Amino acid sequence: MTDTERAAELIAHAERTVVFTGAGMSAESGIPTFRDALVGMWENHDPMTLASPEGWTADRDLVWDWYAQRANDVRRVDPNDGHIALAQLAVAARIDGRAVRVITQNVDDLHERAGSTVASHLHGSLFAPRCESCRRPESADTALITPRPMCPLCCDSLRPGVVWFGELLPRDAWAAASDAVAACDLMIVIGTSGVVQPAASLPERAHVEGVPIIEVNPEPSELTRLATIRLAGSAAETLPRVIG
Ligand code: BJW
Ligand code: ZN
Repeated sequence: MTDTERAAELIAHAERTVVFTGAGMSAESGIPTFRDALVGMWENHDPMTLASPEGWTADRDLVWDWYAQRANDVRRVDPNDGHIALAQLAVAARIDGRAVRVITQNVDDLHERAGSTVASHLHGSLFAPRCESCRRPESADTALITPRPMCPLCCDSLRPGVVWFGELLPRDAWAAASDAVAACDLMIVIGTSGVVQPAASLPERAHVEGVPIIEVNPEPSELTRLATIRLAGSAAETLPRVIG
C-alpha cells in the first residue's frame, strides 16, 4: 500500500479528525507563507517588526495599512482545491456521524469561504478589527479601510484582530483547539513549519496520546518527527487525492 492509500484509509475511518493548518494551506491561493514574507519586505519594512506589539506602538498607521493591504489581497483570491477538499471531507463525515474540526493558525478566511466551519483561529483574523482600548469589535469590512479608522465609541485606535508575538492567544480559540485535540483520533497537519508556540504543541499533545498524524507539506518541518505518514506534496495537489 502506498502512503497516499494508507492516509486515505486512516482519513476514511477516523471518527474525530482534527485538521491543523498553517500558511502553506493558502500558498496555492496566492497568499505568501509567513516565512516567505520574511524573505521579502513591504515598502522597505520588515514584516517581523510590522507583526509585533513594538511595531504597532512605533507606527500604528504603517502597521494598519499593511494589514489592510493583506486583507484586501485575501479578498481578491479564492480558496484552493485543498480548502475545498477539506470542506467536502467535513460534509461527508457528518453524514456518517463522524466529525472533522479545523484548527488554523491562518488569519485569512479561505477555509470558511470553501465551506468549512473553523473551530479555532489560533492567531486571530485579518477580518476582526477591534478597539485597542474598549475592545469593541468592528465589522470585517472595517479592516479594509485606510486611513486607519478610530473607534466610534471611545475614539481611540482600532487594531488588527491578529495575535502578535508575546501576546496571549484568544482564550476561546485556545480552549476550542485544546478540546478538539483531546478528543481526536486522527490529526492532519498541513502547511506549517511548526516553529510557533503554543500552536505547535497541539500535534505534540496528540502524538503523546498515540493519535496518528498525517503531515502534508512539500518540505520537512519541525513536526515531521511526529508524523505517522508524511505526504511530501502541496496542499492543493495532495488533499484531493487522499480525501475520497
Ligand atoms: C506548504 C505549501 C503548500 C509551503 N502546501 N505546505 C519557547 C517556547 C514557547 C513559546 C515561545 C518560546 N520562545 C518564544 C515563544 C513565544 C512565541 C514563539 O513561539 N516564538 C517562536 C518563534 C520561538 N509565541 C508567542 O509569542 C505566542 N504567544 C505566546 O506564547 O503567549 C505566551 C507568552 C507571552 C509573553 C511572552 C512569552 C510567551 C503568540 C504567537 C503569535 C504568532 N503570530 C503570527 C502572526 C499573525 C499575524 C500576521 O499574520 O501578521 O502568526 S507569527 C506567524 O507564524 C503567523 C503564523 O500563523 C505563525 C505560524 O506560521 P506557519 O503557519 O507555520 O507558516 P510558515 O510560513 O512558518 O510555514 C509555512 C509552511 O508551509 C512551511 O513548512 C512550508 O514548507 C509549507 N508550505 N507551501 C503545503 N503549497
Ligand atoms: Zn473603543
